[in-house]
Amino acid sequence: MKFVSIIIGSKSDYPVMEECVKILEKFSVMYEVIVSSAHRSPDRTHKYVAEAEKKGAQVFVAAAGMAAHLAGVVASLTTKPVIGVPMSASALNGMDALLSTVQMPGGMPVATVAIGKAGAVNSAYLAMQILALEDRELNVKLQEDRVLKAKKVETDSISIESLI
Ligand code: RP5
Repeated sequence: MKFVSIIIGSKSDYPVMEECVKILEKFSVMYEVIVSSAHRSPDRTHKYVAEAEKKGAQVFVAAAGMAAHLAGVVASLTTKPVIGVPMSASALNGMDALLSTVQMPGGMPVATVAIGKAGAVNSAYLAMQILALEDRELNVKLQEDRVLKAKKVETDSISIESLI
């Protein structure tokens, strides 16, 4: 079973990461979500990544805030693609998590997306684009989605233009 594995550093990250889940569900992509922390539960994180890979995880999404090492730790445990989502969880508004997630040393990539909701949404799209490399049906759905997005820009423009 091929699926997207979503690991969140804390239950408090879920309201934002639910945006990722909603999109995967909309496209009928299999996923699982667990809470596991690089700092608070390192053993659980290590065990889970190994098990998830055996079960068929094709891509990992790791979301964490503050000194966010989760995505980097996951990247150290697998050669599957890892997408890091920096959470805004402190007085630094996610800049701490962004830098912690994006600044990986050479040879250990984490594909880091935007802080917060846009990042959660893009983590789902990027995960699906990776799966779509070997899934023609999903690729077609992603292309159709782009067409709808472009059409929405046009209809939004018409509605604004009509106000002026
Ligand atoms: C990180 O610390 C989590 O990913 C979360 O974004 C942040 C705060 O966690 P809680 O104190 O809310 O559990 O590890």
